[in-house]
Amino acid sequence: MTRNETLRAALDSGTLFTAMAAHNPLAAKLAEEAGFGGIWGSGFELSASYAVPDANILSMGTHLEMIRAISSTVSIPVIADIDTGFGNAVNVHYIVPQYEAAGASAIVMEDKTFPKDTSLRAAGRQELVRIEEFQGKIAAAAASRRDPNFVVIARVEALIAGLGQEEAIKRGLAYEDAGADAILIHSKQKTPDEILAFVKAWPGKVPLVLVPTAYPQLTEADIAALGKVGVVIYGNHAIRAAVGAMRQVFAQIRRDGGIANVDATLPTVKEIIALQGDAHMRKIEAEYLK
Ligand code: SPV
Ligand code: MG
Repeated sequence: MTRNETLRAALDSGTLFTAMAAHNPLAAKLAEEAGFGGIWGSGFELSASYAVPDANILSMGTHLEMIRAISSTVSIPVIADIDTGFGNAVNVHYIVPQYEAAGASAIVMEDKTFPKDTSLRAAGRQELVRIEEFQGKIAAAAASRRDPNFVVIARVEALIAGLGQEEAIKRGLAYEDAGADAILIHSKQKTPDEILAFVKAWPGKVPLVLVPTAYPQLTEADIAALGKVGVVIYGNHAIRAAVGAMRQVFAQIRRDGGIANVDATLPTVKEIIALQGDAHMRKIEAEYLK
C-alpha cells in the first residue's frame, strides 16, 4: 500500500487514525518510532521553531521544504497543514500538486482570510472567507491532486471565530459538497463540550478531524466512541516537549556551571548518531567506497 492508500483506507475504515505534530524530520522520526499513525506537518510548530508567530510570517516554500524533508524521512502518511492555502483558489490549484510531489498524503486547509492568525491565541484576528469562495478553494484542491487517494481536508474555523455551531455545521456541509474528504472542526474551548455538541449534531457523510489541544481531557477512547471522527491530530506536542526539555537542561547547566550533572539524564550521543541514520550510511560506505 502507498502512504496515500494507507490514510485513505484508515478514513474509510472508521477506526481512529492518530497524527503527531512535527516541525522537522527528527521529530517526525520520533513520532513514527512512538507508534503514531501519521505526521501532522504543523504550521504552528514550524513557526515556533523559527521563533515567529503562526501568522503566515514564513513562506510557503519553507513549509513545503519541511514537508519534503519529513516525508523522505518517515514511512507513515504526512498530513500537511497548508493554512489558508497561501492565496486564493488559483494558488491552491498550483500548490496542492507541489505538496503531493513533496510526499504529503493529505492537506488541511482552513477557511480564514490570508494572512491568517493562529487559532488558539486568545483574541486572535479570526476572519473567515465567504463560504462560496472556500468551496472554490476546496474544489480546486480536489481537482488538482494527481492521486485520487490524496486526501483533502477542509478546516472549519467558525467556532474559533465565535460564530457558533449553526454556522460551523453550515460551513462543514458546504465544504463536503465542494469535495472535501473530511472536515476538521477546531475549538479553543477549555472543555470538550463545544466539540462534543458539534460532533453529535454533525449530519454530514464525511468523517471529522479533531485537534484536542485546548481540551486535552478527551482521550482517544472517548473520541473513537463518538463514531464520527476519523483522525485525531496532536497539534503542538513535539515543540512543547522540545521547549520544556531544552529549558530544563539549559537552566541546569547554568546553575551547575557545567554539564556533569545533565549528561547522564540526556540521550547519549550514540543514540543521536543512530537517529541520524548512521547504519544506513555505513552500508552505503561498505558497498561503494572503494
Ligand atoms: C497547527 O498545528 O499548525 C494547527 C493547529 O494548525 S492549531 O495550532 O491548533 O491551530
Ligand atoms: Mg496550523
